[in-house]
Amino acid sequence: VQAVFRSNLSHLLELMGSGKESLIFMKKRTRRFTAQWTKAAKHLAQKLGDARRDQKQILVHIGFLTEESGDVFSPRVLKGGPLGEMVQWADILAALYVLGHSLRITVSLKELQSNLGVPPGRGNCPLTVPLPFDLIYTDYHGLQQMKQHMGLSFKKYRCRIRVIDTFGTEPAYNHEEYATLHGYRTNWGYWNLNPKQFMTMFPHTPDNSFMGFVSEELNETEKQLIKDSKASNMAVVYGKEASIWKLQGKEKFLAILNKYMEIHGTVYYESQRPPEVPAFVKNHGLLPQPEFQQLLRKAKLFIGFGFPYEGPAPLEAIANGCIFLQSRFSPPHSSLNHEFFRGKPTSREVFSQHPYAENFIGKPHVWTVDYNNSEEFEAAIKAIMNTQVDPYLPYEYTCTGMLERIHAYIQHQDFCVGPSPVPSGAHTSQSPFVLAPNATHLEWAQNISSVAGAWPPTHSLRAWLAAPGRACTDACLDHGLVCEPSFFPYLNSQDAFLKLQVPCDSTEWEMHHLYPAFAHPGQECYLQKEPLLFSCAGASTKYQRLCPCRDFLKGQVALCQGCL
Ligand code: U2F
Repeated sequence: VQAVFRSNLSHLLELMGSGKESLIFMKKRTRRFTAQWTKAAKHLAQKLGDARRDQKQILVHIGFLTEESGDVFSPRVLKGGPLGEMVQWADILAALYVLGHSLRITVSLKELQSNLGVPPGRGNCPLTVPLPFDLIYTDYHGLQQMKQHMGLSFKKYRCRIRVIDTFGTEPAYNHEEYATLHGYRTNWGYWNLNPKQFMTMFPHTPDNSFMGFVSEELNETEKQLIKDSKASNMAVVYGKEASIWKLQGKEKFLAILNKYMEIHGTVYYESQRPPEVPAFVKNHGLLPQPEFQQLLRKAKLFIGFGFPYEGPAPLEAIANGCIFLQSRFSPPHSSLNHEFFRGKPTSREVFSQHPYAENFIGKPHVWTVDYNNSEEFEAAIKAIMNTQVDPYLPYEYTCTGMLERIHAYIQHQDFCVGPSPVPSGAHTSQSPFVLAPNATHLEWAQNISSVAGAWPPTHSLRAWLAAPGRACTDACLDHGLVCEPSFFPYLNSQDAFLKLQVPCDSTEWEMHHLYPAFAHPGQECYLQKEPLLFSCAGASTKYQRLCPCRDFLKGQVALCQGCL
């Protein structure tokens, strides 16, 4: 069956069910974005022409909303608990639906079991039951439930699962044996999935797929209207929970901010004003999402105190013409030194409250400063008050951008076929590489037809030998490119080292998340023995890593040029 774009979302709203606060929040959001989704569907339909798209049977099992996993969020929806995840799930459902796929949505274990065709209590059934879905979107909680209740089918069909994973899972933490041996411990388990099956809220690491969410798009008239009605002295503080106001040292920078601006908050409270919030702050309490957007439209500044990390609100603020001011973290926060990240399956270092805002958007929309340095902080406030900005939303966070990305994933990502075969050219003397003059840069110049069907297409591969201590994520960015883990197999050969003129004294195959790499003392070249461990993330001063990079579309880092 061909997938046909949909523009009427009322059937989706029915599919989403009712009752829970979280579902009510999500449905309101979906309703509000209907016009934007419809427009996006038209755009993408035009762009794709009459390219054939198969309709997929998709199960969406939102594990964290099930009572069996404690449904930790529903009771907190009205209290300022993380709405970020609900924003994302609402948008994923809308995107899949608008793309024309057939959807089932489950938010309880019972519904999950009946949809999987597994009778209750038959979780350990030795037989594999045919799975009626091409794709399953779930989260870590849902993954655990499926493992418990699918019996042997879980192993057989896990390649069809996609895990929505806010902060990401690095390959070293995903591989059970390796993680256990080398102390990559996590609270979330080791699943031996293809790391691209984990889908993140921001493009944290190219080892995972970037899923994202959407934010409101404004037309030119609305943009102008917002610019004209901005109060240049109005600031809104990021965060809905009172605890963020307990941050140490905030008195100093709050006093400075208060000298120049009227400070507004959206901190949840029950009957009286939260004692953590100083009297000079105008607190609105937790607002319904549309009212929060209205507040952002009037404000000049959206200011972060260091928490929450990497949520949707700063993008909404910037989309509504605010400047986002946030603190730099020095040293950076990570699972090694900060409670919030502890036990999460990543060692990524977070250099500010919202690294995406800092690195992908930046000035004039985003200012990242040292809050302990009063002069720097005060200078930023003054400069911001005098800076004019247009509302801005990165393309990848528009409905069209998200639709395009999910479409590409559904068409091209297939983790059930095993790693793509390495073209024979990589091992022969037929020279699949072209050497750049400085001999540190390899260009893939082989006819793409030799790896037909590879995605992203191999012609976008550019290989670099990273400096010692440099991760492939950074090495690629240094060249205006992004690391592409699915290209690692093409570099994992003696021939690749040869072409890079790396003087290998010897070559060994080992299991290591930094390989392929060149080790200096000993001039040894190491190749990767375990394809699941190919990793863009990670560095050691001992190694110069061999890095597969690719180009990307402006504003859509998940896709290369010619990737659609
Ligand atoms: C993040 O979760 P949060 O829910 O704290 O993320 P935010 O960026 O604060 O915003 C989520 C939504 O809440 C909305 C706002 C955002 O779309 O429009 N909102 C609202 O409806 N009313 C208000 O008064 C204020 C905001 C992140 F997403 C999670 O992954 C993290 O776990 C969490 C903790 O760091 O932060």
